[in-house]
Amino acid sequence: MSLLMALLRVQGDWYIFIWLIYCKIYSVIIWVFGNHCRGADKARSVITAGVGEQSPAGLHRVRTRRRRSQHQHRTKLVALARRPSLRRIVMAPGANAAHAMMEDKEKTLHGALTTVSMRTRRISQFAPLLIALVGLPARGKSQLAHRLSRHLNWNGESTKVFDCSEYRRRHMALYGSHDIFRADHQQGSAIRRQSAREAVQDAVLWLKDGNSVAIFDGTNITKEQRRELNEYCLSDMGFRILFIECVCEDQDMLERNIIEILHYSADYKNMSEVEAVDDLRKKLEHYMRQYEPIDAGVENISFVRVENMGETVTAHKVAGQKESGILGYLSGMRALPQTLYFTRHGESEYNVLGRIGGDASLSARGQLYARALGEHMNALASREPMSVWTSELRRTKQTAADIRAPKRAVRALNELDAGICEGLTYEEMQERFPQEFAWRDQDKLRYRYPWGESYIDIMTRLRPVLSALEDEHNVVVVGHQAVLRCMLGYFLDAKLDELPYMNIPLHTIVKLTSYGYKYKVEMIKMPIDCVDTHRQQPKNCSITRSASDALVTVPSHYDTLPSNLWQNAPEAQL
Ligand SMILES: *[C@@H]1O[C@H](CO)[C@@H](O)[C@H](O)[C@H]1NC(C)=O
Ligand SMILES: *[C@@H]1O[C@H](CO)[C@@H](O)[C@H](O)[C@H]1NC(C)=O
Ligand SMILES: *[C@@H]1O[C@H](CO)[C@@H](O)[C@H](O)[C@H]1NC(C)=O
Ligand SMILES: CC(=O)N[C@H]1CO[C@H](CO)[C@@H](O)[C@@H]1O
Repeated sequence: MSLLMALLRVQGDWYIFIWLIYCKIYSVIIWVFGNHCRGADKARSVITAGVGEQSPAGLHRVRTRRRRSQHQHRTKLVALARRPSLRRIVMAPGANAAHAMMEDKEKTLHGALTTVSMRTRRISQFAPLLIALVGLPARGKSQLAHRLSRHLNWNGESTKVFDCSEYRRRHMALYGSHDIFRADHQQGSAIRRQSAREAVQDAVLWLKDGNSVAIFDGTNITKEQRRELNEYCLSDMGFRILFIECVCEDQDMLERNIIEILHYSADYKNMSEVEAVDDLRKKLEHYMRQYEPIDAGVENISFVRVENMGETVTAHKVAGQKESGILGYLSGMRALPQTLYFTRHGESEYNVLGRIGGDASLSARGQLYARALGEHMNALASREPMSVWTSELRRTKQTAADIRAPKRAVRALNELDAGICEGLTYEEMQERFPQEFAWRDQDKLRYRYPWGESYIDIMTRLRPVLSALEDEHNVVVVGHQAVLRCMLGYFLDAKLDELPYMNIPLHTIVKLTSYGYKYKVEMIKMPIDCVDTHRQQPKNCSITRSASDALVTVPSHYDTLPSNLWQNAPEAQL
């Protein structure tokens, strides 16, 4: 009593003491309820078994309240509360001590479960993922690996492909012949085993470095190899693992793949065509003798089987965010040779004036380009059906007007929104928003205009367009500078930081042709003059720089629209 009086006398801090008393009572209640709950319901402790050390006291509190709700619902809650972020919310103040106590109890309680299932169950949704490809040569494994890698990288999952055959080539300066792929070839199989091991080790290092996906591009054809790899990943490393088996029964597709291998594989660089074909055929035979397709009934692994490059996709025991995303991507995939055309709109009136953004019409020279583009494309379209994608802005629609093919205006192709700087010249930007201008030069990729967008924003909105475009053939994309930088960057595997400085001039058609898993670029320049809109990063990006330092790389432009633009009087240019 006297203690309480003493407390009350310290008037300023009385509420702190009441809070402390409240917390103590709270933790006692939780401790009691937690115990009661576990004793009462065995099924629940089974649910928590995998949670192990993560099971928070607050979780039990939630479950007690929901005791009479459906079992399914409860499982979902458990799964949710396992996430650390949620745990913090669910936990009551002062519950920490109770939590630690219960953790110890759970550990002893569930120690009886086998270690394997404990380990596998505990692997988090967010653990790194190893993807192992399975299948015979020429089934499109490498192509799938690299496309998937490009897709995942673009979606923010750092991904790398580890190609077994590259490791093998390092061990053998020269490719001798198919003999090394025989099962009974001692030296050959030793080398193959060694290179597979090295590739796996490098993939593991990559994942341990904090990257999120590694794609192991080997054949891994036997059950035993897969079981080993599965065990190693789950139990020893604590990674998630997904096998992707590539099957190809379509003879045309197979032939195309084989021709591509003969053309592009480093193994066959020096061989004559006849020799190479014969060698590859024998190599395939060796592999076929050893190949054991994945059998869902016998093998206990999660896998996706991709038949004929995405024609049929079956999944077995696939769970997790990354995995479902990959499954979605694979099931939408087509793998036909493709040609794509990209072009910026013709020179617009704003280009002439050096203004950014806006929705201006084409200049006179821009209209000439639209006509030239129409002629060029119509010649191609007469041979093969073609379609045209434009943005919703006037200048791309006008540019595409002369092409005789179905057209679609896609909002996601609209130019980067410059927010408060829409319609300004760089000079005006420097005058009105010198700080914004400098910040943009410091990190053009991530800089977002106030009320506008950044390159990263465009990359995000382009995702569905890019996925769609990967499955198209003979499409002309009439777009804008920033949008095309991102799109071409995607197909050409450009480094993200280089994207905003890629040079894509006006009045130029960029033709992409697929070969293997890469793309060949061709720039077709139309002989029609135009201004240059490419501004390089200036040396001085500090916010205290002078106006001349800021404007040193601004390309020249006109101050007013000249009336005789199509005559290209050079002296009119600044
Ligand atoms: C393959 O070509 C390289 C040069 O490109 C040459 O040095 C090498 O000897 C050739 N190998 C065979 C087996 O012809
Ligand atoms: C398959 O693996 C899971 C864990 O990944 C395990 O719980 C299950 O018992 C295994 N099944 C068989 C038939 O081995
Ligand atoms: C940029 O300009 C500012 C102000 O003129 C100057 O103090 C600074 O040293 C310059 N920085 C570089 C990297 O040239
Ligand atoms: C041919 C091949 O790539 N085999 C590998 C599959 O994975 C296992 C497990 O790591 C390797 O040991 C094999 O060499």
